[in-house]
Amino acid sequence: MFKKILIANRGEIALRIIRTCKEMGIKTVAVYSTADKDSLHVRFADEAICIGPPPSKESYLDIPRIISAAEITNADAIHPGYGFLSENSKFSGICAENGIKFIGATPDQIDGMGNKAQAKITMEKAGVPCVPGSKGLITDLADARKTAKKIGYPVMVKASAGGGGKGMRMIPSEDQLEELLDSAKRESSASFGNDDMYMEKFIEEPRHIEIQIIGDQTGNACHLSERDCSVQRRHQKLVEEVPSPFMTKKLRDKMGEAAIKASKAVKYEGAGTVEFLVDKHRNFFFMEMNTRIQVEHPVTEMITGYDLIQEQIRVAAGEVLSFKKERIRLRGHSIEVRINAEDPDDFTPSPGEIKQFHAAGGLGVRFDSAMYNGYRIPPYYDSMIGKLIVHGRNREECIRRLRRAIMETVVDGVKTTLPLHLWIIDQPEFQSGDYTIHWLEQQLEKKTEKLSKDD
Ligand code: MV4
Repeated sequence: MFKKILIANRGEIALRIIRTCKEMGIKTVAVYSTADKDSLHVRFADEAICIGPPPSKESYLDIPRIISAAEITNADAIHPGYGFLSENSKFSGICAENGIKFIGATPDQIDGMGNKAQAKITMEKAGVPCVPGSKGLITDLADARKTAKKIGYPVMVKASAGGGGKGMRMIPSEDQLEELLDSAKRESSASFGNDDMYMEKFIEEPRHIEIQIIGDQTGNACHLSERDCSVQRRHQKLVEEVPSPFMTKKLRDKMGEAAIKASKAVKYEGAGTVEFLVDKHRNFFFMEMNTRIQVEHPVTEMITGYDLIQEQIRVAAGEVLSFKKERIRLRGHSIEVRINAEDPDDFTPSPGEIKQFHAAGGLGVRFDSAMYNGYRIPPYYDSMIGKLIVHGRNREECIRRLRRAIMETVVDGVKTTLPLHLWIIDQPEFQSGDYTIHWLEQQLEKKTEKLSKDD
């Protein structure tokens, strides 16, 4: 087992990883930018190294500085958390070259999944259901026309280098094909320096349901059920839950099996997530595979009882999975809401000093955060300052508990998304579980219309 792990991240996830390391008897090294010198991850790690000024490029994304920090402190592994360098194939490779275990995917796996057109071909070959569309890349406008006609409008063009919705366009009919394809290509070039495109049938009103998987070096792989992440705005998830209100035992078995096929196809070791679109007939289609621990992993921990960070570390150290597929029991229901330091009306960032902070507690309540009274949220990074995760015996109890826990949480001095979460969970469509990936944005539009009418 590793003796010392460097955590190449900040905020709640850095703290989350430190907590598990402590329980495992592994020493920890925090790295931090000067903006984070008073952070809890710095306070709670055994050692802490300043790696540069506030901008991420000169600190949390600076590979040489992080490798140096690992060498100076004699760390034998690096946990990258999510975001930053967690899916950077160059970093994964450099860690390996320097004899430091990267707790995450290999460079080949990261590149293989990062190229979305390539990933889709890999998954199709492995027998994972994919959205009907072009075979690989679109070669030119004539090819795009022909493919779209064959699969039928509306279609979607997607940047092969993309993800998170960048360089993606829905094309309702042939007369808009050329214009929308061009704008998708321009956006992709600007964002990724590459304008390779592929095409798919547009799936109407789907849900975003992802499967958590974990594999070890001996080839064992199993899934840990789903997370429904359909409640999102501009590709930012706000609420995640398990079980999905749309799930059936049969669908879970089928999606779980497909996710295991996906992970075995790339010999995946460690924790990963296979994202699917699920249509109203419960057809499901591969979207993307994430080769990292995700923000929403705690809901899976709450219903399975497993510590996913511990499993990641164990598997990276060459140990076999601590559980067998047959032994996994799913208990009750869990929901997570992301607390962002943002204006809940227009989602503009709201950094600054937290004058008063009180975390919700009690039975079935978990608060993952690096906040404290007097903490100053720096303006340089992501606006997520905490996650409120609740567990209940069933969905109704879970929602009631979540409502209580939101009311109990105090974050004064900055604006947060907490009032929005209260509003979301009180909506009839949320309460009945009847929502798709477009639901929240539609509701927010209606809310703004109503407000301007009232003026
Ligand atoms: C789609 C789709 C509909 N049909 N593909 C958005 C991000 C990228 N990962 C894939 N995305 C989508 N792909 C087909 N063929 C709709 C989306 C989509 C979406 C997916 C998941 C969660 C939120 C979303 C919001 C808008 C569009």
